[in-house]
Amino acid sequence: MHFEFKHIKDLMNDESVNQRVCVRGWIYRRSVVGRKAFIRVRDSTGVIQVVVDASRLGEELVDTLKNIGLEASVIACGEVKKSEKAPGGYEIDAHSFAIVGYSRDFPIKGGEGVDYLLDHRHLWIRSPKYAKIFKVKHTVLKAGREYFINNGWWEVTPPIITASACEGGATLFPVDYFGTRAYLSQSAQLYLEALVYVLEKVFSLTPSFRAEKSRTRRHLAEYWHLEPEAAWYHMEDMMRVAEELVAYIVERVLEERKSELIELGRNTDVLKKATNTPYPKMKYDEAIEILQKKGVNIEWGSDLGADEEKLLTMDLDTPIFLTHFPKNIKSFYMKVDRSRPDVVLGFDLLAPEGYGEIIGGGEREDDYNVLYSRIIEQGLNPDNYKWYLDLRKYGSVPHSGFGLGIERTVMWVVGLEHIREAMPFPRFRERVYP
Ligand code: NSS
Repeated sequence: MHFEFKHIKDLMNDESVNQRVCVRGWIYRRSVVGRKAFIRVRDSTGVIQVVVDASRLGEELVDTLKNIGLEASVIACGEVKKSEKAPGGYEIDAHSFAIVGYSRDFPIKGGEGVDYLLDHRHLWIRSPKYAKIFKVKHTVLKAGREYFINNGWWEVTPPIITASACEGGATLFPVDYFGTRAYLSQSAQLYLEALVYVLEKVFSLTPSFRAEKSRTRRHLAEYWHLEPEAAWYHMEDMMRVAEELVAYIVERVLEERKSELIELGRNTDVLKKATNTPYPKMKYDEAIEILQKKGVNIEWGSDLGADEEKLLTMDLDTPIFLTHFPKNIKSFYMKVDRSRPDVVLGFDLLAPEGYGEIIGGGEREDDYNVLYSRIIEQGLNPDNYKWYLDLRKYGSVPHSGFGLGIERTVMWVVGLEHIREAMPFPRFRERVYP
């Protein structure tokens, strides 16, 4: 008799009924009632119930299955049947059932606290919700790359080990580099700026590192960063790229991962609104006024945190740009607005529904003298930025770029409570194991 190996998702339909199939996977749930074992098997695509009847496969097997550990690996072959009682509506009536790898006393039984679960992250990720989240992340990564490649951008490979800060010294991770001090990259930006003189429109997708001191719902110590940079682009040109990119990512996810989103409880009708561009734009000044009207104790010149961004975006269903920030709260490289020198030509893109910042970017200061004094103003050592200043000495051009946080984006697209859920092995303060 011929049984064909199938993925579980492909069996959950009427056409599969009476087909002879094998599935392989891990035991997700099990129960034994009388002489029948009901084993729910999980693979990368879903969960199906397998019925093992002692009258066909023997008492001994059903006895073994009574005490079989969760997450034991198995291969089950049999006929697909429609079943009202089975979760998902279909089950496999087993003709054979083999245990491949035993699992004794699987440490996650349900009801454990987050820290315990994070200690067992290598096992916790087997929970079916993670297969769905990681598939959405796959599509976000793929769509991000695809957008740039389809629109004539060159993918480049900036270094991860660097000598100086892009985003301020407070969040640098030091590395012992052959006896001298180096750091893990916070952003590829400064190197991408050098590369626009070679390829004009470049992007990179790399890990970025931030030694964030506090444990928040949206900060990781290691995250994936998608960063474009282009010569001749002004701030407005780059904002158009940002909204097109985000709309494209959302469109691809809705097209390719709709069932995962729905199973994860995401309202896809709301998400669909983010495929309409342009996104609204608001100056920092106006954001401060709105916050003050909402009763927030905030002055012009203060940075916006997660709480403020939440207030600004809670009632929105489309992303929104914030622009023209005070220069003292932004990095040294941001171009000073010549018509209003207390602000810079920077922008953030905030995701709606309270999620907040997923993109930070802007136009870069391209004048040697202004950049030099900004470096001094921010208390940085110009010697560390000599090569970066050189870019303004030899054929400087207007240029702009931004960075999109992949996990922040996944968090919003999926509707996650916490950014760590978007990472298989999240890194944040006090956690580097497993
Ligand atoms: O600090 S950013 O706002 N901007 C930069 O790093 C620029 N140098 C990027 C550029 O112009 N090429 O970070 C960019 C994005 C930000 O909007 C978040 O989505 C994400 O990177 N980000 C983070 N995600 C997770 N965890 C942490 N700690 C984090 N920090 C930034």
